[in-house]
Amino acid sequence: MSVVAVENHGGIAVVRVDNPPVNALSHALRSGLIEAAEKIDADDSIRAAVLICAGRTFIAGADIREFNAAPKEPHLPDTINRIEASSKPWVAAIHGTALGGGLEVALGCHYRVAVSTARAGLPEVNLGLIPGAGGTIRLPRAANPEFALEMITSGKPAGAGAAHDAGLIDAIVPEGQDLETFALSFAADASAKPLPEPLSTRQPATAPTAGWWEQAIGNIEKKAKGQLSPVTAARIVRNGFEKPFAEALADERSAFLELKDGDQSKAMRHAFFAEREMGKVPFVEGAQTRDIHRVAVIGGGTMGAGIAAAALLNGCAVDMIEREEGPAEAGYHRVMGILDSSLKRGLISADKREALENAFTATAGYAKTADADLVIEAVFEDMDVKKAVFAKLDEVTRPECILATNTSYLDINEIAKSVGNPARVVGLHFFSPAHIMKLVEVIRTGSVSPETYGTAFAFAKRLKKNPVYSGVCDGFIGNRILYEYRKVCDFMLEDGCLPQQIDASMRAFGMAMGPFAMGDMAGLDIGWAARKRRAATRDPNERYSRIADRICELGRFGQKTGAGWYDYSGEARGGTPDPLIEKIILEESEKNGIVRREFTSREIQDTVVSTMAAEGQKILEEGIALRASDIDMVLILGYGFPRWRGGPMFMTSNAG
Ligand code: T1G
Repeated sequence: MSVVAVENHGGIAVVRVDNPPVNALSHALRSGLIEAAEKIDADDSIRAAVLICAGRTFIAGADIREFNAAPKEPHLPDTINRIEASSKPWVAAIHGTALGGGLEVALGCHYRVAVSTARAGLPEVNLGLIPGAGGTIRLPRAANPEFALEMITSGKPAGAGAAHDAGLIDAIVPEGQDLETFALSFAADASAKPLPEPLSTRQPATAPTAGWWEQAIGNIEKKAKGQLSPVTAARIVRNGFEKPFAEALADERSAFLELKDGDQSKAMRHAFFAEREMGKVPFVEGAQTRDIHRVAVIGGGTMGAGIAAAALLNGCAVDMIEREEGPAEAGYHRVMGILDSSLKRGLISADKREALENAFTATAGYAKTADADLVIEAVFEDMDVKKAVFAKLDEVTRPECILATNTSYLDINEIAKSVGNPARVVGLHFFSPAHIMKLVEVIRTGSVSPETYGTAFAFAKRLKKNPVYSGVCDGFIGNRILYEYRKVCDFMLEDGCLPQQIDASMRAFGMAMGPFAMGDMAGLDIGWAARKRRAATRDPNERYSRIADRICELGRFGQKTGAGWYDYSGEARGGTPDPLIEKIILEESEKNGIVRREFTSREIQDTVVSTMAAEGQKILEEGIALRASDIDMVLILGYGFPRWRGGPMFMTSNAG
């Protein structure tokens, strides 16, 4: 089946692309477009051409699956240059998302029209790449340099309206009009005019001053935190201003190919497909999922409020439940605070905020759970408290209502024993702040039904989260690996490191924060409780570091107590190293007869990654996680592991 067809509509050619699912620029599509251009130029009855796509979207980019193989001719720049060299005007008719190579093809056309809901972007940096088919040169000649540089180096697409205002889109299809009909009419008008000068030969409207580039590239380098592609993209965009098109195109292509074959892009392409794989759960295939209209959230604390806000912002009615009026009111204000900040940031309108407030209640007592389709419990992390809540829910909710717990480590099989029908109990482990963090671990108990599990999983997707399958164990996937990560770092303290050295090393690795600074921010009492919980079953022969316990025994729980691993009494936001901590560390090393030694930053990083991967391997072998790539995505989405490294399982399986 040809992926490109050319039809003649009264002298205007319609070049129709049909390459599901997203019209990616496969080898067949690149060749087909060149053949179409040849055919149109050779046919005197054709005055202009419309390039349009079947299915959900305009061309969404190069076919990422082809990147691991050697590129095959015709290469995309050749296809685009051939369209641009056409003797008749081509009009790109855009719906869905014109992304990457798709937008580059549209830039090779003489005009671009789009429906108002379309988006356009060059997201290559999110794959560790840069646009590799003229996008870094043509875009700044269609739109202004600031808009072009931001689009290319951030990878963020723009809506059709913003793209039109920036000069990237020539016309927006009026509401109610058909894209193809509008594009045919636009092309007919264009055919009566002289061909516009191709973007590749135009000079940019405004060439920024040298100082502008230095500042812009400097800002991008700071934000990139070790990722190469945004910085390379910025340099190549600048290069496109200073060199003739052919030379600039060659430079762009060689920079693209170098990145494509580099470790960072391989890691980010792994993450791209891993992120899509994690949403597939064989356990629920074929299960009948139910719609969730009304959600009850038990607990109005930070987590409960974040979960309630996320559900409200995604179309659910929400009833927050607390034990008494005071905490209920506090929870209500927490949720309204989140909605107010969404309003302030322009994410919702004032009318929307009002509608959400009308869909939200916060009360004392369980009465409001009687109408819930789903209840999410987010109360204190104590088994007895949770079992009492679920016993009550079992009494007052409808039999078909799903009962979910947000526990971050407790045994949900144990919680489910409080409910007559445990098939309706599932885990929905959100990450704080729950209305922002994308990751949700959806925990499968031994008794949950596929319908319950599938409905909970689909609900998380509806909240625009990245749900991941996990079985029941202490800490599920993320916190279990985090526990081992923290433990091995404590051992490195005893063996010769200091907290600030390990934190600096893991920041240099690309983590958002080092483990000790992160512990001080989250609260050291959480880890302390986890160690005490595991004490009864800990192997007495297993190495154990007393450093963290000694710090907690001093009442130092981190930022919230003014001191933890670091001292927060001074001005420094991140705290300052505390000689008392070094003293405790040296005492523990001595007590354990350890001769302290030097560690390189690389050794610290390798130790952390191999520890994470080893625990991940156990999690995989125990069937807690479905895939190694799911484990990578948990760490990337939930714990700040740098996406451009691909995750500990990817790094270990690809270690040279
Ligand atoms: N190549 C191959 N497969 C792709 C693909 C692509 N570019 N985009 C999506 N898929 C698959 C995806 O794996 C999934 O497969 C299915 O399509 C639906 O995707 C030369 C070098 C377009 C916004 O980065 O952002 O052009 O799981 O679940 O939520 O300069 O897909 O069903 O088997 O994401 O509706 C640049 C990447 C490439 C766009 C649609 N383009 N794609 O989202 O569906 S590099 C991109 C997306 C490039 C040039 C450079 C999204 C989407 P399966 P989906 P969606």
